Amino acid sequence: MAILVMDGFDVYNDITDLISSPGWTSTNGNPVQAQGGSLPRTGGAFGGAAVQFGTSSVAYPLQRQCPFDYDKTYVASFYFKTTGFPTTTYPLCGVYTSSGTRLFGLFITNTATISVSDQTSNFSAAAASVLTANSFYHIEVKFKLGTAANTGTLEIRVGGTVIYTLTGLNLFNASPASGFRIFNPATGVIGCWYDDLVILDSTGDANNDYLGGIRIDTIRPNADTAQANFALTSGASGYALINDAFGSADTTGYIESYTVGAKSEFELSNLVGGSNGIMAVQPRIRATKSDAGSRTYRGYLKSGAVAANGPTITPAIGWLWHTNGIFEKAPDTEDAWTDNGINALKLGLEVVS
Ligand SMILES: [Ca+2]
Ligand SMILES: [Ca+2]
Ligand SMILES: [Ca+2]
Repeated sequence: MAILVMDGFDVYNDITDLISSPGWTSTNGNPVQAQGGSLPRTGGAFGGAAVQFGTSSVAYPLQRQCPFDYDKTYVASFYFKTTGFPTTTYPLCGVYTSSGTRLFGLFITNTATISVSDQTSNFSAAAASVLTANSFYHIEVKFKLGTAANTGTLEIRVGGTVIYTLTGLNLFNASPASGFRIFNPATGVIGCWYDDLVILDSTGDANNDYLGGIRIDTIRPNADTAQANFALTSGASGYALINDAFGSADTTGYIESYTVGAKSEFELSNLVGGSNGIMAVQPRIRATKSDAGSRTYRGYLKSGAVAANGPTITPAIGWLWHTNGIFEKAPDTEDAWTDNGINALKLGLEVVS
């Protein structure tokens, strides 16, 4: 496993839905308090949905939980667009501990560049104006926190160009490093957008270093298969009950099962226009528990006759989007995904317990 987190933000209904989803939080733990954020269905880096912060002052940034080991190297990357620049330097993103201490942060300056802070020092911009308003930029942050003070390293790329290489940084802390935050750029800015967040570590034989610009596309169920154990709330087509338009949860038309071992598999829509390489596939399943008692399920991907299971999930009461595993290799070939492999892929659901 090298890719730890990937999120194109297509699936969520709104910021509350995002923050309620396992893996995301607002920094005060209260979804309602993440003021000023929205999830427009269009306007993302490649036209889909994205996180947008507006003009409201947002006191609570969004945090993607991701435990970071102090002795490992990571790359966090995302697309970012701002419609202007703040009157004073303001946070863009950063890595935080479980107690809310910022280990490092990137900041947007009033001169359209990026500055950096570790726990003790500020590093002013190495390169003049690397950002222009109203254009998406791919920002990559490669970091190793280090297991002692002043041993951390950080390299930052914008659009593939290195703008910072910093060593001897004070990124070590006694508390666990727990997550990656994105911020609203505050007053003086009309709005900003974040899309296609990817976090990876340096392990594994692929996806273990800079990937460059990444586009996270969503494909949807478009046909049933003969494997269809889940019950349908209506009609004869399971896929038609679960390919709802993105937005609020459809609480009346869905598939369900209470039978351990029950499985349903669905064909998925093909890639539109093909790809230049596929780094990973991540099933996303919106599920709820509808009765008392314990229940778990998992998603799986099926290539040919070979299935690869995602983690076992314990759904909560309430329709939430789960992340059902990240698959970097096709289950049948154990090689990198191909377009043909994606187009023939099936998504499965299984009641585990
Ligand atoms: Ca998107
Ligand atoms: Ca539905
Ligand atoms: Ca297909």
